[in-house]
Amino acid sequence: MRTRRTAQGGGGPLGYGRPMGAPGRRRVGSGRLLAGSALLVGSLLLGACQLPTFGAPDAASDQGGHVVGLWQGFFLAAVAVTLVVWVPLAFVLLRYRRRDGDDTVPSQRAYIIPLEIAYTVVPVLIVAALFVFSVRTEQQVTAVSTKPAVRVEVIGFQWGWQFRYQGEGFTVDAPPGEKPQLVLPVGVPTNLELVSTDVNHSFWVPRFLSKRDLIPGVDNEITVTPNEVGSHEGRCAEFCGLDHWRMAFAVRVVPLAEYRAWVDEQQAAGGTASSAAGGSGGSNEGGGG
Ligand SMILES: [Cu+2]
Repeated sequence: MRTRRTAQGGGGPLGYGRPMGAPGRRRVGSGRLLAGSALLVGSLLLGACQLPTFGAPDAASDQGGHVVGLWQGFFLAAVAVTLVVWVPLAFVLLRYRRRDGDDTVPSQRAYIIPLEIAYTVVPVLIVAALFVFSVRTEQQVTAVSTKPAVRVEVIGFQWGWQFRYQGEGFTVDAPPGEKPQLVLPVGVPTNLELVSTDVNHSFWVPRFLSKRDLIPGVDNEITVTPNEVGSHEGRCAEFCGLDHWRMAFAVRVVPLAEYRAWVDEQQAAGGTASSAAGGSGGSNEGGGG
């Protein structure tokens, strides 16, 4: 018959554990655990100069870069919280586990006020800090440039896209079934005015790491500053009807000089351009901006 005994002092900060004077070899295992954790945290900090994106796509715009930065911060905060919870937990589980022939009952102390306060206040502070970083990123991503280098009216309709280059006098679209191509200069801000002529759509370029709805009657506008030359896929991200899947487009980011040459080409073509990704299509209706 097992008898109930009180703890014989000793153990750890919470008063759990075996009586004092028990073999100390277990401490080596715990020490290794802590050292391993410190090593992990250290290598994470050392690697901070070239952080991985933790599953997020590489951002192809400045605004997307802010989103990735926030994601990395949240990810590392989650890793830190995990370590703070799991390392002491593992330590206690290993260091103070019940051993054969040891019927010691751990301390039955129910609470420690300073500890209770600490682990209430610290999470609140963490959430508050993450909230501040989120708001700051939101402001960076949603800020609309007052001096954009390019302004394009993006018109979404069932089921396609049209890009009207404001002040340039031409419109880009594509024949049904082909992707129209939005051409943007790299390194400078472009304002996109998002307009829907029928139902809700959503302008989404995954590599820009943001999307914004096109809502009839609502003037939505975003600024995008591409920072990588190349072609990116674009999609409608709002289910807008049976042929929603057809609402694909392409974004081609080019150096500024090449962009100017392209604009001249479009203007020389007579104010209307049909620019499908991967090649030009036939003629289309469409007016200048
Ligand atoms: Cu749509």
